[in-house]
Amino acid sequence: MSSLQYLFLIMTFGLIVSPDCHSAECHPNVLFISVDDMNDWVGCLGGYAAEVHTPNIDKLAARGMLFRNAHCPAPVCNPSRTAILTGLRPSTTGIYDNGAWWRPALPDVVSLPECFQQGGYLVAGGGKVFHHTPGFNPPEQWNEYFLQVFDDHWHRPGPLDTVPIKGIHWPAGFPLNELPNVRTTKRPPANPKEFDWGAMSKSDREMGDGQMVDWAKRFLMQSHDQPFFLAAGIFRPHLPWYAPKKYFDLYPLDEVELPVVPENDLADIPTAGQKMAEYRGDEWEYLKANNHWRKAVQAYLASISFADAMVGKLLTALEKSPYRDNTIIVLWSDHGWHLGEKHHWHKFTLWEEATRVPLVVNVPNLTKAGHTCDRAVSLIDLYPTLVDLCGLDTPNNLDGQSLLPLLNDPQFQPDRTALITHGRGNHAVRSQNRRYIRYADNSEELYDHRIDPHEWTNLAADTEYGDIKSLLRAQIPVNNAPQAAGKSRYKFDPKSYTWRTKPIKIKP
Ligand SMILES: [Ca+2]
Repeated sequence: MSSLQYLFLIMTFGLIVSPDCHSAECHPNVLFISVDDMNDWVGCLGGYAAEVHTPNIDKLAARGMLFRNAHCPAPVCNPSRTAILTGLRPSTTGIYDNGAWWRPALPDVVSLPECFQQGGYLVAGGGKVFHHTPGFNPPEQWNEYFLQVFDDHWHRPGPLDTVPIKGIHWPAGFPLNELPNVRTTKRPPANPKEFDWGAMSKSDREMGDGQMVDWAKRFLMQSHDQPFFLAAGIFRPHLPWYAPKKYFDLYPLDEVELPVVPENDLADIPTAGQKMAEYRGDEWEYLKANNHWRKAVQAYLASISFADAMVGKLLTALEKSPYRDNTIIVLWSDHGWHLGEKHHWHKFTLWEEATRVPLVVNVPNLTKAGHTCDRAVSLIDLYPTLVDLCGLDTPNNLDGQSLLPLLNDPQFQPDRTALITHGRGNHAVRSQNRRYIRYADNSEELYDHRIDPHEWTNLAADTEYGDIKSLLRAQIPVNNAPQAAGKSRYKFDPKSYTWRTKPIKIKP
């Protein structure tokens, strides 16, 4: 942050932030909570047709600033998390999917945890913060990390748990041979290991998320002589939707509401959009045909409520800790989820269901209870926001803009927009009232949320909206970085946590 920016902050918000400041007020702790694949089916966001039980997130939102129009940078785990944690858009980095490793592509980028380390913070993380498969979470970023069992068959402990990182924890005695197998479907989808759900007889603490939360609670009970950045990555409601039975019991099957899906909803959408909808859309067709749709929706709701309970345990631990009055709390989800809307199942689209996420920011002595903000904001704004709030130096040319003006006055910046990218050259721009989509082939969609909150009517061809379209189109990046390399170019060695360039095969 420049001296001028410091001056602006002090004059505008009365914050006592200076580069030489060492008090807790200048360097508050940060509890950075993420949930995975949680869309806007959260009580305080009202995205679900019936009651959804998220008392803890609702309580947190009521105590601080709830952003009601927050969007992910990308509707896929790795590109979204990489963008949030580097502060750089997919179109800047070329990280568009789950196959590209960010570290070899961006060797000089300072990640958010590294930025906190450089600022003198103790930096700890657990669970899924970066993408969770091996090679996505370089250990040097953390002073301490809790590796988590992800409650599916896919992410068993492997060579990753031999990574030599100081203070690394592995949940001892976790009943690995009792990983759930309550498979409800027989036909294998694209990823059969995670396409499953069901109520479990486990307690909260026996779940992978419960173990991570227990570790984070222990961290909060300890005495730390530095300010800390604690990232707690909750894996639910990511598939497989396994949760203790009591969370399923919150949603009796005959009371579960299904999303309303107009038969012809894709008729006014360009081919590029229809292809996004179709990607793994056969899973939804399968669910409908086999009477599983309602059960799957129930399992998603149960997983949301389980994740909410994990959030509650973290907040209670903070409340009981010595850090309750000087800790910033941020809660976010990496992207949303379709449960049939637009004839789609999963994420991987540029529509509201896949991009709108919960975002709550609670800053001691700044945010006010009950405040909400309807400006369009992006999770890419979190990096510059935390840099501002914690008096850190900005290492990168960050793509986001700080949320600080909105935390102070939610009515500020009426023209703010959020950019969402899915694959190279496909973008959505969300403003307060509209969504504009432009695919790589220049085809378009436009929705007016004031009259069409479900995005059922594409207005892109309506000449009345020409000026609005131009304004939103101007927010789309001119340059789209080439796709960054992944497994085709690099071999990842989990023991040394390094990537080696594979030799290029020259055809004879
Ligand atoms: Ca995700």
